[in-house]
Amino acid sequence: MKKTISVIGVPMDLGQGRRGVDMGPASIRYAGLKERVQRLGYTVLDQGNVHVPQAESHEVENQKLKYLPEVTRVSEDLASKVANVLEQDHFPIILGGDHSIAIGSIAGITQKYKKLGVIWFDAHADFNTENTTPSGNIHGMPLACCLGVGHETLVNVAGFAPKIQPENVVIVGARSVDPEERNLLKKHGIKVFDMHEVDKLGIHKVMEEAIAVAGNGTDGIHLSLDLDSIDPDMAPGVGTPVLGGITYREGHFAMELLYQSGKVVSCDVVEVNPILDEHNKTARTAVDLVCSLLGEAVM
Ligand code: NNH
Ligand code: MN
Ligand code: MN
Ligand code: MN
Repeated sequence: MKKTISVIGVPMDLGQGRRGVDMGPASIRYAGLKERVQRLGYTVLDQGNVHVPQAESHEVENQKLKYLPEVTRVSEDLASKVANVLEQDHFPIILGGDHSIAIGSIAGITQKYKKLGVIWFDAHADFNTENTTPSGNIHGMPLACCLGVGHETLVNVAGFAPKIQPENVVIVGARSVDPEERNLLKKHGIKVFDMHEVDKLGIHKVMEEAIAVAGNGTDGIHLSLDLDSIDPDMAPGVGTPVLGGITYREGHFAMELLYQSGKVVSCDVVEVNPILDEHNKTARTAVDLVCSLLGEAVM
């Protein structure tokens, strides 16, 4: 029996500065996520969206941690929803929204998978804190938060910290890392396969090593898939596109290897912004990648 998949939408746009990423869950659903995944033989339950407050109804209180109280509340809510579907032994697919939602998703997942490996697919490292952020945007901070690095309310979502250990975390696809963020990554010993590494080693070797790191002694791997990891030609609809990304085939091959590892227990699909997109191309790329992650292309 294939696992039941639970889809949870998080129309979050408070973690970054561009409007429209709150329509990410709708655009990914519109691209046919449920139908496509059902065709692979899974049962798919759409759990609807977590409530996210409207940006215009709230003031930014802290320029270094924009919308901190609102992002914290959504994270707490998402963490309990994710923990709940995992209790029913479902595979959660969490649809962003901006990448700040990973604070809540990983807080939920680690209530079941106490020793979780994380593969962070991203053009960025998302390892800033309020002391290093160039933008004050919380979507640049979630990976650090999960490791217990950052503002205490974000770090302690769901009442415990840290959620994950640096030796089981790996970033793939990075090509835009802030100077002080780079120092923090080094300090915490995070393995980063940047695009230079992907070019040099090839995506096959990179993924083998990534799976080895995230899978070493853990009871599951979480994939946090930021669509800006993919080259803007296949994923133009993101708030911070960066040239020179993962190609369509590299992305799919990576997902296929993750499927074959049999270790992936959950995933986030984030930063899809249909306002910035070309005819929903980025959401369609996202659905294609999720289908590869779930075994579509492997015989
Ligand atoms: N590093 C920048 C910041 O912290 C940009 C982060 N943008 C992202 N992250 N899209 O994935 O503001
Ligand atoms: Mn909104
Ligand atoms: Mn990100
Ligand atoms: Mn990114």
